[in-house]
Amino acid sequence: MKRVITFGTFDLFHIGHLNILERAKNQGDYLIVGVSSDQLNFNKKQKYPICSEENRLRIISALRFVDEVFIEDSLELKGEYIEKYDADVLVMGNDWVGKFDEYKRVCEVVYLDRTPSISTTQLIEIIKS
Ligand code: C2G
Repeated sequence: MKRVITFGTFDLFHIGHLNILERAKNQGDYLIVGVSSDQLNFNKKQKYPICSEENRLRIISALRFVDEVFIEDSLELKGEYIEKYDADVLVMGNDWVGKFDEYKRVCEVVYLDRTPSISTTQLIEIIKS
C-alpha cells in the first residue's frame, strides 16, 4: 500500500484544494493531509486564516478520498511528519517546485500543477470589492 502525504492551509476551501487532494490520492492508496495550524499561518503571513484550524481540519477529514488528517505545526517538521506517518510520497503544489527536494532522500517527491485562476487570496479580494 502506497502512502501519500500532503500539506496546506485549505482556508475558504475551493476547487483548487479539491483538485489537488483528489490528484494526491491518485498518486497512491492512502492519503494523509497535514493542515497548517493557525499559529503557523500567523508566523508566516502575520495574519490568521479566516476559518479556524479545527474547522479546516473537519472539512478536510470529511472528504471521501482523505484517509487521515493532522495539524501541521511547523513548516520545518516535514521530515518528521513523513517519518511519523510512514509516507512513501510527498505531494505539493507546483508553487513549491524544488523547495522540498531534500526529502527525495526519504520518499518520492511529486509537485502537481495548481488549478489556474483560483486562490483563497483572490476569493477574499472578490468578496471585499
Ligand atoms: N492549490 C492548487 N490550486 C490552487 C490553489 C491551491 O493546487 N488554485 C494547492 C496548493 O498548491 C497546495 C494546496 O492547494 O498544495 C493548499 O494550498 P494552500 O492552502 O494555499 O496551502 P499552502 O500555503 O501552499 O501550504 O506546508 C505547506 C503549508 O502548509 C502551506
